[in-house]
Amino acid sequence: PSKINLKDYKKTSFDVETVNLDIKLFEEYAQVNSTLEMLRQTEGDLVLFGEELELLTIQMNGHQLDKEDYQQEAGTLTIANAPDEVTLDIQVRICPQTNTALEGLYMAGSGDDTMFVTQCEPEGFRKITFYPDRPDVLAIFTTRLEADKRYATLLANGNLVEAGDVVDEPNRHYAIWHDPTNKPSYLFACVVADLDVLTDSYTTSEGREVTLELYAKSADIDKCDVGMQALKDAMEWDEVNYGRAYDLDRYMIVAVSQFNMGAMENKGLNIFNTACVLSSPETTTDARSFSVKAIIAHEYFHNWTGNRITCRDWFQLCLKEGFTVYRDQSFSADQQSSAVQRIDDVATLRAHQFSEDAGPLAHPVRPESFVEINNFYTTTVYEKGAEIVRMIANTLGLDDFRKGTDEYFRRYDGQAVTVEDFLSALSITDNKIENFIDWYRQPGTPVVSGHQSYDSTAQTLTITLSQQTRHVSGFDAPKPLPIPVATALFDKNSGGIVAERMLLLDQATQTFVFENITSEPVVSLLRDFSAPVQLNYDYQDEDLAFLLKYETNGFNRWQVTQMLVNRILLQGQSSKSSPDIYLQALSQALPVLASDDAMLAARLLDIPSAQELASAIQKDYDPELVKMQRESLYQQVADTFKDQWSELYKQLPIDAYEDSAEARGKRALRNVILDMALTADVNDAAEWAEQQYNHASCMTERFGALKAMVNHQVANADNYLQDFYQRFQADDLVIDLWFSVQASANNVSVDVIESLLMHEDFDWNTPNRVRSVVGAFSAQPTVLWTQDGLDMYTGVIKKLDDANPVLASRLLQVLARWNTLVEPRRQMAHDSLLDLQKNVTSKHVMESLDSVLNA
Ligand code: HT7
Ligand code: ZN
Repeated sequence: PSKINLKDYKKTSFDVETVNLDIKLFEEYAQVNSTLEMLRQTEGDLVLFGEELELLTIQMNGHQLDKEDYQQEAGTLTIANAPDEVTLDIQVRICPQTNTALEGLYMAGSGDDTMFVTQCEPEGFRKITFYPDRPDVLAIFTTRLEADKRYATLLANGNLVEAGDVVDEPNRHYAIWHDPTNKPSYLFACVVADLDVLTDSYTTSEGREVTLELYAKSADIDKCDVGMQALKDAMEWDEVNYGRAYDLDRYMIVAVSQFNMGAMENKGLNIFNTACVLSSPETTTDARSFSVKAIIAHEYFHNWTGNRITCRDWFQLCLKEGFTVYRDQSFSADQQSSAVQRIDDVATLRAHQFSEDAGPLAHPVRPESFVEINNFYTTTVYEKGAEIVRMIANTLGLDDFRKGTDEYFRRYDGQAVTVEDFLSALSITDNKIENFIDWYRQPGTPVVSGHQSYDSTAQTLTITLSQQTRHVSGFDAPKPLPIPVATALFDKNSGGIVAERMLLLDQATQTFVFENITSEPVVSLLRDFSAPVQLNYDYQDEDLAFLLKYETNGFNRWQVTQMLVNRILLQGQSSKSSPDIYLQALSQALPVLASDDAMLAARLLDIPSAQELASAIQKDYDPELVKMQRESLYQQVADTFKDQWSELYKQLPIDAYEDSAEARGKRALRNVILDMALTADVNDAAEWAEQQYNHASCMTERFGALKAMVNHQVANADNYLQDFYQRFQADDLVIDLWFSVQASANNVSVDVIESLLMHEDFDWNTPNRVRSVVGAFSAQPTVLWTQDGLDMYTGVIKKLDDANPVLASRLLQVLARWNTLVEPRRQMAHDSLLDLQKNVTSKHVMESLDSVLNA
């Protein structure tokens, strides 16, 4: 398969003005008739994309085209010498019933419980009909859907124009939808199903009364209230914070159980993975419920950042995703402690994006070439993309950032644009912002190193910072980037802040001088994680312990504990820090925090994940050793506070369920303490777990107890696993939890995974279920990187390669860091990957595998 390059971008020869789609669904296939009104905009052939379509007929301006009138090859249909104004009538047949890739139009569910849904981003529309399926072709869509009446719900983008019975076919009905907004084909959607609906309304700041509809299976309709409330909160938030109001009279969300990713922002008709929209206290953990709200907000925010202003080409994916993730993170930070939000976002970035940037899949936030764009829905594009927008927002300050975004919406509404356009709008108050373009072009995580020197005579503190980014092969030598380093100086005696500044490091090495500093301070750098970099400052452990005590902002305190932990755990470092200072600092911080901000206290007890620790290791990574070191430090923490767990646990009794930040914090901390108590072998801790399970007021408590019992292999764990299964057998999302708790158990083995894959409830066609077992297992490096683990894991990839290549390729990307492993694991992994290469055919998996093997 060939590479597509950003530098080769060319406009299409023809634009589409209007599209009329007529989709008729039958038992075994679907018939799709389309009429495209097209106008020439530049010289050249008329090119349509089409995959897995059976072409029945094609007419141009009323004349039937014969095979010699067009050329069909490798996913394209080309008409040479077309006139400047063209009406194309195309009839194709497709088979949604056998579409396991979940792209285009597919049937979800099984037996009597089926529905038809679409997923068109990035290139699924070409599996529905022939079309210039690119994001820079914007058109007005009218869609007629026709199906058997047992599919009572017929939905498409826009407004419902007409609905009724099909003449002479008493069992069939139809609906016609018209979307008045110009949109690219990737935002097309339709749903043909039998669903219940939760209805509400929202009046926009412009006075538009919007009908809000959330569609789900009847058994799930009582789990839609959280999502509906989140939608209304997001609509209001976007008006207040960005001046953006919704623009149609109807906003629909549909919950689908078989879905490749989280959710999709189709214009006016979002389609959601059930896991990302359904929520109830009895069945959904707090963490999941919180992410439901964030994802609802994310997809809603796309209406402006993605839909009204879209991407010129798929290289610009970060234009919509980076900005929208930044917007959803800001929304979530307003719904809970902003420190905890930042902690969670940074922890995700460090565990996943830093590791991507450090390995063979490293790519710029705006890639320059790809074979399969589905492989670039990555944490680099999304999360690092969001960090760039955050750096710009912080550099500009709230007011100027808002002026910049207002300008962006004013200038580019209704257009398909580039990252350069985005930066140019944001630069209206400060043209230095355009320098951030290098962040989009350069892969690799910059390392910022630094030290300080204090001159007591001059009363100056000089901080020297330098930056270095690894040279990723295939890219230009790295340049210095503009790195905002939020800095505060703390007085060693009082613990108070004596100076605070945002330093802009934009050269290889720079010095920053602070005047009138009367004694040598402790410096706090990169506060609130002001840039996505690794920090290597010349700290003494005592400085970090000091900062843990005096830092004012919760995020910074957490960052300091993470630095201390990293120093203790980092492999290969000759003079490892002793855990004493860390444990002492924790013992000072914990009691206060537990009563003030329980969620933050829970996060302070975090030890970086094995993936995050592994991402810092370039050579001879030994999963057993890292696991052992993590566990031994965890054990030390648990033992140090052994006498306090009981008291702390009792201070957090099970209350009636409440969905407030405070209540969620208490539940999170209770689960952490329960696990600590079991680790420290506190008397009765197993009983607390059983009590918590039996008297749980919600899933966070019940699942927290179950997870702790399973991980610590308490005597009754199997009985509770069985009880959990029986209680929730009918609820797929809870059964996903049941699978995942076993697949991610401390003592999991390949045999356990294999028996889960054989379980009667396991389903290869439901990505949520596959992820609940295989995805959970992939976070277990000590078992994954064994011969049996690799055989099993690569076997899964082989199996999915043809059926669902998007999912297969994402699972494969977990193996990217094989080259850092210690022998013999490294060789074993290399052999497994070479063997896999002989057995896969999808361009998705082949492209990922090529990169992974070129490590
Ligand atoms: N824009 C969407 C990304 C996406 C996707 C979603 C569901 C299924 C397949 C998909 N391919 C790409 C989701 C988002 O980022 O908002
Ligand atoms: Zn998105």
